[in-house]
Amino acid sequence: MTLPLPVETQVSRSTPQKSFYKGIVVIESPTKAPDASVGEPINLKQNQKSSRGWLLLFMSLSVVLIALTLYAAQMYQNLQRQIQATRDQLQQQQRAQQFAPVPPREAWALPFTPENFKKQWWHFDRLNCTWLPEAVSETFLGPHSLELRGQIQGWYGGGLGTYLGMDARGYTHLSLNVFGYGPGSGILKIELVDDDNKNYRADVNAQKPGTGDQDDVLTYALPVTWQGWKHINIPLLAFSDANPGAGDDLWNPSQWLGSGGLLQMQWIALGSQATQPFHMQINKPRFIQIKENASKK
Ligand SMILES: [Ca+2]
Ligand SMILES: [Ca+2]
Ligand SMILES: [Ca+2]
Repeated sequence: MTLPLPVETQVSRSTPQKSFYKGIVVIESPTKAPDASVGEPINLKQNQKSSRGWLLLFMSLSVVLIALTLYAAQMYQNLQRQIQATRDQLQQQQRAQQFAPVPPREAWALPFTPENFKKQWWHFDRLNCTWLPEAVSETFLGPHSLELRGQIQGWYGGGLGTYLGMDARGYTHLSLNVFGYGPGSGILKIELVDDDNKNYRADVNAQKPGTGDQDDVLTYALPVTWQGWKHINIPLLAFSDANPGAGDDLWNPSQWLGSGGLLQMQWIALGSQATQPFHMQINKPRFIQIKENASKK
């Protein structure tokens, strides 16, 4: 038979117990700390929730920070691209202004008669220049033909040239008629000098090409292998810079910004063999403009 517990022992554990010893009231603490035993798991959960909250906040802030960093980097790259694009556009505009064609252009004929040849042209080394009697057999021929004849030795025979001093903007081609004497007539090397240091003088070293030059030398080699007359249009853009690093390495024969423009032209006799005769005729050399639309038709 189970005896009922004393009333005193039925007090909730969470309630402090009172004992009476010799008139002294003693308040006993519960055998177990009810708040601690019951509240501890609750506090842990709260702490865990709090920690998770801080972790989530930290992670969120980190994600936001990373996103902002990536966005800033992207913006910086876009800004750099825009700056570079603006620079490129400005350079293109400057170059377009500098090299803008000047349409329309009438053909510009070189001084090419026996009379002005004596005054305005020079020739050198083993090249004989002879004006031939007029023999206009083709409609495209001009009235004067100059025969170039010489001996190639060591791939070279001599040359001739004239001062031009012209603004060649707008001209697209060098046009000339060439009479060949079959294969082995020789190679006509055409040299153009444009004034890059703006002194109206051809500052090129003929003895040592490319050394100490201040102006561009642009060249085109025309091998003459045919028999009879041939009309030729050489694109000026087909000329290549023969002295890289000297001048500005650009075909800019303009007098617009103080330059002397296209200063001079030389024709140099070369051989396809080290030793051979050189023989051809030149007729009606001139600069012309061929419009792009016209050349496509
Ligand atoms: Ca010069
Ligand atoms: Ca050059
Ligand atoms: Ca140049």
